[in-house]
Amino acid sequence: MTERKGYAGNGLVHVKNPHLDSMDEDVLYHLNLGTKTHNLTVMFGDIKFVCVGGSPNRMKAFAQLMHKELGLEGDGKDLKDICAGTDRYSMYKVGPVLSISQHGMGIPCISIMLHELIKLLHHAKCHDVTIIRISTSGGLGIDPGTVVITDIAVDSSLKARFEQVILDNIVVRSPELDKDLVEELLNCSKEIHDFPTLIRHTMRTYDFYEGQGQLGGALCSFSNEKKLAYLKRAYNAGVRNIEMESTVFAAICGLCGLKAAVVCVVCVLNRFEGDQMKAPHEVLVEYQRRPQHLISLFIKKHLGLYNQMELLDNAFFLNN
Ligand code: R2B
Ligand code: URA
Repeated sequence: MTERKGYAGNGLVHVKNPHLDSMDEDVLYHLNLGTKTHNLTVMFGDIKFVCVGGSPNRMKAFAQLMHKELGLEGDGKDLKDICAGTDRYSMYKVGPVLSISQHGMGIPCISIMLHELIKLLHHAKCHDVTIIRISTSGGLGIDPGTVVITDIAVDSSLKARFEQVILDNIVVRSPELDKDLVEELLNCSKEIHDFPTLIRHTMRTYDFYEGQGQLGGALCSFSNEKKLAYLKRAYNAGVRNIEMESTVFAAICGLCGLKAAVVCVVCVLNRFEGDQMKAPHEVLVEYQRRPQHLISLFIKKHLGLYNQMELLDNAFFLNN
């Protein structure tokens, strides 16, 4: 069975669950929020951009960057973690921007968060929401520091699909991302001259070591030749980076009517040249800021807060 996405055309966030209407309260357990305990419309009704990323620290840093870039009052250092009542996820709201961590690595972590985040946006009556996942990734035939905007997310068999186990069935979902958004992000990247940005396929795996052809895990049953042959097949299929969440992110967001994109920086070396991450910490930190910087530019343009003079600031931001 294949599920297809369906935009209703009114810009609203769709939940496709007939049981929700009959619930007395919807408890968003992992976010420590609920429809009775919180006025979600007041708290979140103006959200237009959601940025999802791996680590709580990175998502706080993104929120602080947005605070500064949107010219909000104060230094943004004391931004409140809306999910502070739980140590599962961290969430920061800065004007119309929500920055949320996916808690851990891999499909289950991001999938739980997405279910609750999407219900939150639905209860809050948000509309025309754009959601972007930012992440690190391994590169295939491209240099570290390159930013990849995903056009198609594929699984480990190089197929554009996400297999969701529902009860004892496997349901195939389409991991489609928003084509216009992908192009728009690439156009934004052209105004930032300090790092290369490409649109290419992204491969999503179930784990970091055996699933990504890493020779350095606690278990490894394949040779270097087999690893390289697999990575070459992926490269020939158009894959340029590897991470662990893109297919489920694209599938769930697409089904719920959100405009979605995945923007990853290549952090490890080119995987054809090895597996180990050897770049100095400061270099990795700077790489991790690149997707944030691109998204911040995209958001500012949408809000009419960007002008050509800021090109100079961009260069300054990246060089400091
Ligand atoms: C990128 O980085 C993590 C693994 O190191 C994983 O969450 C991903 O997709
Ligand atoms: N994240 C991954 O999943 N793989 C890498 O190689 C780097 C980051």
